[in-house]
Amino acid sequence: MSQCPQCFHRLPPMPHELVCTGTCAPKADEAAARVLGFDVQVRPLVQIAPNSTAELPQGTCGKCKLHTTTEACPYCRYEIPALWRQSRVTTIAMAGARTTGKSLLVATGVMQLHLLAERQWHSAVEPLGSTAARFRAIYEEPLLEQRRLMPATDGMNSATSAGREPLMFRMTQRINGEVLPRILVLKDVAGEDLENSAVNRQQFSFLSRANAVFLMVDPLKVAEIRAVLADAIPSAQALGGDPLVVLNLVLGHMTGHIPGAMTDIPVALVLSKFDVMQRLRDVSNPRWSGIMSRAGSPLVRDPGLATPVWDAHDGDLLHEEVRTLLIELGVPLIEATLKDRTRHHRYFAASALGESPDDKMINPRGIAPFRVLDAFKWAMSFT
Ligand SMILES: Nc1nc2c(ncn2[C@@H]2O[C@H](COP(=O)(O)OP(=O)(O)OP(=O)(O)O)[C@@H](O)[C@H]2O)c(=O)[nH]1
Ligand SMILES: [Mg+2]
Ligand SMILES: [Zn+2]
Ligand SMILES: [Zn+2]
Repeated sequence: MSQCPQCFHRLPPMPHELVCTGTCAPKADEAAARVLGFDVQVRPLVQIAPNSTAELPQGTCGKCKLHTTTEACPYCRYEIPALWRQSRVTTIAMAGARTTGKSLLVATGVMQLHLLAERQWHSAVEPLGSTAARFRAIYEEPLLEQRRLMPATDGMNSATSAGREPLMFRMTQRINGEVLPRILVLKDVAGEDLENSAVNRQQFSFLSRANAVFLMVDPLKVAEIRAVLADAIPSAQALGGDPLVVLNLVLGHMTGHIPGAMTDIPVALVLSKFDVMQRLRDVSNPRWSGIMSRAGSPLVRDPGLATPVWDAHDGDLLHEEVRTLLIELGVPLIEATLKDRTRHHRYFAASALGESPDDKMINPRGIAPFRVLDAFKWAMSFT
């Protein structure tokens, strides 16, 4: 059953209402604002003609008299893109403290998804609605044209926050003659909001309805790693809040803030900026250089573009390596908390950039993503 890309509520079996896509101006909608926790503008709702089907509902706007086939979400009134109900929809929410690399994982994950679809599925990835324009302006232009890092994502209280609207991508997965239309929905969230226990909880209630939540952890938060690598990586990198505090706040949003409640939503815990960890190979400290030097380790290869779907065997090896690494890094409470509060979690490692950036500019050798597709392929494997 498909979910709304905006509030992540499940859509009813039949569309309830349509929305005008003609000349009527949008107006503030209080019911939708209550669901989303921020002001929303909606065009007039349109009744469904009796001869409509779930696949092709039709109606005529009472005001501008123009025909529409666009379904409105019954909860938040978001305009559901065409062919939504015929596709397998996967909704993913990004989470993690400030500067853990969420937005860069979104940016490079989507770029790699284009390559995966082309090489493995013989398909193109099509951004839906206003996604193309927003993805270009927020992610692609800074990274690819200006070759600089993007600014911190604005909190949900800002009307221009990237978290207020989903990124939606349509593609066709073709494997061994089986054809599966898919849509991937991503919500990038500001770490600022996830470090703050006093946020408007309604704005983050979608986290309790996502198909998967990606929780990013920054290895640079570990003081010992920063100390060992002091000469190898640019200093003065900004650091976000405590990963365990953020994990607990995110689990709160995922479970309706019921103390200690467990969630069925799969959580991908992603150790980000993995290029930083890979630099440990070169340090003279045997404790740290040993961890990263094992030949054949899943921590030194990336099969992301070589396999059409998530590879459980490779995923298991990676899970164990990253689990051990997190314990070595002195963050074992993350494991305990995930065990207590989630039924389904898995560890990943990823580097969006492949190399440390210099000040605010991308390394002149360019972007070389490492294992950024894994968590996306995993999330799509159970929808
Ligand atoms: N070395 C390295 N640094 C990275 C990588 N990804 C992110 N960074 C650094 O982390 C900074 C923040 O990355 P973002 O993706 O903007 O972080 P975010 O989690 O979206 O942050 P907020 O929007 O504030 O929540 C970047 O400007 C880089 O300096 C990576 O793969 N490798
Ligand atoms: Mg961001
Ligand atoms: Zn909705
Ligand atoms: Zn109208």
